[in-house]
Amino acid sequence: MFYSYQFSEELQQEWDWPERYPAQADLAAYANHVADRFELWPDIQFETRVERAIWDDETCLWTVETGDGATLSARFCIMATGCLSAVNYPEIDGLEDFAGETYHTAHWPEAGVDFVGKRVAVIGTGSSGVQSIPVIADHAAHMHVFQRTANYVMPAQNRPMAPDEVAEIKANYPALRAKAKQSFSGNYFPVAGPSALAVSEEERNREYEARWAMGGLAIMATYADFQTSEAANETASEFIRNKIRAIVDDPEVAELLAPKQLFLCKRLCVGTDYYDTYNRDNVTLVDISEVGIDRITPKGVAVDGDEFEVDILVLATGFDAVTGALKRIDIRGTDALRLQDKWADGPKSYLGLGIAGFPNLFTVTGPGSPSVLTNMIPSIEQHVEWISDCIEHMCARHLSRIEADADAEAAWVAHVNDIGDQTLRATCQSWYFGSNIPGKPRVILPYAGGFPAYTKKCDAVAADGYSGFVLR
Ligand code: NA7
Repeated sequence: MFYSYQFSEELQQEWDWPERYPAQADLAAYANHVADRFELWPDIQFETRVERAIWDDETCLWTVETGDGATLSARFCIMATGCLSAVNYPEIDGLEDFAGETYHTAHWPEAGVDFVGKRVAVIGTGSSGVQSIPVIADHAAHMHVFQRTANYVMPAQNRPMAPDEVAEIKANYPALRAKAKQSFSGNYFPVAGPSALAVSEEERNREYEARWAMGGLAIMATYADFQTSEAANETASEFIRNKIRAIVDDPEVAELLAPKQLFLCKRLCVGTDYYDTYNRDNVTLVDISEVGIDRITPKGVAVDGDEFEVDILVLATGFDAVTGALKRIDIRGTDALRLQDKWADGPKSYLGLGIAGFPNLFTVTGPGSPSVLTNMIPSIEQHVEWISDCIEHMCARHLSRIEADADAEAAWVAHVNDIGDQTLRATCQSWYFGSNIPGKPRVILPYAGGFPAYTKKCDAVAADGYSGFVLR
């Protein structure tokens, strides 16, 4: 009920979510309902890929070129291209030679995939792998899971929404939303205390047990020093590892599933029956952390001299996060500056909203904004509101051009990197730092200073007549 829009109180009140973690069809129904209710369909052009966006300094217009060769011009260009939308097809030799069926979790066929009686390989154990592995295992004859890095998986404890719980949330929606905005991740999770080390082991474990029973991401917020104290973090890391050891029957498999990196270094996953799945006779975990995958053969997956023959290959290999979708468009600003070139050593953006050299271009949840470290929907809404206000401000004053100032941008990028380097997220390889894409510079992509600090800064910039931007 909180990973949803809040811009319309009527919408919040009238919509009913069937489950705590609704399935794809329910999410699609909600998106369709929003488009119906706010009459958005006439403003949306589907099945259209933007190939190029070119700025003209004389006319102060963007020209946007689409895949069908059409062009259109616009005063403002708002890139709402998504943080996790540019699919990562892994660079594994032989992938195109595989004779069976290949699916990427992010490009799933609408009609579904029939796994009944099939031998299946899944590559990748992030959120997408974690959530699809137990479901596929229910149908497959046999499944091999190829794991490069083990992740922490909290139980979703998914269940139908109870009517009294729904009524209580709806009666207090605005107040609960306001509370969430004051919390670090934009989610309202109760914080148990400032430090995991300030309480006894018994008390700590009681808290962790309660959050395991609660399910989902609430454990993230238990103690405020999970990102700053390795010892504090390790208490939660070990709690989850012990849960894995208790659930998984084979101790060797349990050790392979127990993550080595700190909890919350990579993105915390939420799943249903994930660890139990490894107790099934038709599921085999293959550890590729040291050796990787040699190649994909026409028959299956080759690892360290062994060939695992399969009928279906599922790539749960994630995304070129945060910058990927933007870099896949040829965006050119003043003096024909290409965004790909400007960002060759890592993204440079002022507040994740505007980019020096790219006037009148806004990015929704761009790099250097809290985005993927927060509840995405409120973060998207905050950007949409900020950008709308900014455009209104410009129209009211007959201004035609706004551009992030290069010095303000450099200072913000330095601040984003400072904060990123201080968190324990910097201690492992993750897509937050671009490490999952070969050759991508290791730079923190989201702003790790929290939602309240960030929104305060954005509000101050706007109140100050858009300080750090040059308006003409
Ligand atoms: P993730 O979280 O990036 O997970 C991708 C997984 O695929 C991860 O386990 C990777 O291992 C693995 N991977 C990626 N490339 C390879 C290669 N070449 N060989 C072996 N294994 C590989 O993507 P998801 O789609 O699961 O989740 C993304 C977000 O979507 C998620 O956080 C939710 O917000 C929704 P690695 O960890 O890099 O060693």
